[in-house]
Amino acid sequence: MQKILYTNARIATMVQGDTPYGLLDHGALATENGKIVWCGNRVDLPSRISSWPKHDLESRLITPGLIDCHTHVVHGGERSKEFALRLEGASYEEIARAGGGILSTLKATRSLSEDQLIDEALPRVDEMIGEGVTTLEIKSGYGLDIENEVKMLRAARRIGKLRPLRVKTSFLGAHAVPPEFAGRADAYIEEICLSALEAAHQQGLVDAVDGFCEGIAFSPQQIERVFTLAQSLGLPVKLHAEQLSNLDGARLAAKFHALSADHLEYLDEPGVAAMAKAGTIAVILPGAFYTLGEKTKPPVALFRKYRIPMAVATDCNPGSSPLFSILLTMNMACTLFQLTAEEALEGATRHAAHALGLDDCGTITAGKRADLAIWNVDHPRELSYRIGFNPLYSRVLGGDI
Ligand code: DI6
Ligand code: FE
Repeated sequence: MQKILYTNARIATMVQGDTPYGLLDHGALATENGKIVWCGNRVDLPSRISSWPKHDLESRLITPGLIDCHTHVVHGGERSKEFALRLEGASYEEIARAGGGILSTLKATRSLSEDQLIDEALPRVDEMIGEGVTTLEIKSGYGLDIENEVKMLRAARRIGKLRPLRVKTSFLGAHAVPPEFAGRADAYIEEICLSALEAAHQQGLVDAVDGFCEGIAFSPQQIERVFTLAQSLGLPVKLHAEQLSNLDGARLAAKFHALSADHLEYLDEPGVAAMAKAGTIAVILPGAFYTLGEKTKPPVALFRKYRIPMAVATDCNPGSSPLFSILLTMNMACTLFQLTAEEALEGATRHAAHALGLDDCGTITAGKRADLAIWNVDHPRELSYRIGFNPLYSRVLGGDI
């Protein structure tokens, strides 16, 4: 396969070390067979590589391809009516309890075929790709019966074949109690959710298992049933935890050595400590915080104190975060939660990879996949700085430009 030598580049390797962003001002980067084979200062380029076909980047910036590690981008319909209701004062929880919220997207999602779901999702996904996203996590959770959960996951996986994009799927059967089980959450978990997980796993459609631990969704005990099955199937878990209240979800996630706990606005210090001990990554989702007019911020200072890596993601969904832009998300993480611009870029690269259990992407290092984003900017902090401006020049996936 193709050998390429990128020259005249600034490179934010995102490798942890003495230099912020792992930045190389006069860098070169070589890819072969879909992998990065060399990256360093131009002057150190080995002679065996220096004759390879060159791509002069004219001082542009290379970063790892961006990773959006928490999305619900596959779904039917839209919820602008709820947007209007919230502007009139209704809360997200009130709308959910009145049968709107996730359940309204459930109806729309069930009514679409797999092909139709894909058709609705592709324009959203294309926006993401256009901002340099090379790996995208997609959750189920709007089907909430066996057939429709499997349908969502299949649609998600097919998107990864229809587009130059790496897709990772999370089973989110424990997202809401469907109307046919209203008031019988335990029965839904036992009779549907566990079987749906087994069926989806049997078809090879599940990379991780997620849940929504919240008053309007499932209790820690109910989530534990799902996680126990996930564990026995050898699947890693992650959890929507402490988004609207503190049910000790992060501690449950840590008990199962979760890849990540996500949202975390209401997390307390014991929960943070448990996550640190388990190596669970904090995924912060400023889009939902912003959309819901939340006032309580995730405990970023505690994440730093306990050295918990923070990933940053869109949470792209039709209700609480109709947000498609990973760049805007990085800006929001800085402006709303006071992340540094470096932390925001780490959150959408290195830490996002780990939140998905991936070791082969997220930094620019020899041996990793050649998943790259090339930008018309001088400094990596610019990626978090502007609002509504996309400086992407080019994107590389598995070595292909
Ligand atoms: N938390 C979220 O932010 C999304 N799911 C969840 O558990 C919201 C889903 C929705 O409102 O449709
Ligand atoms: Fe979510």
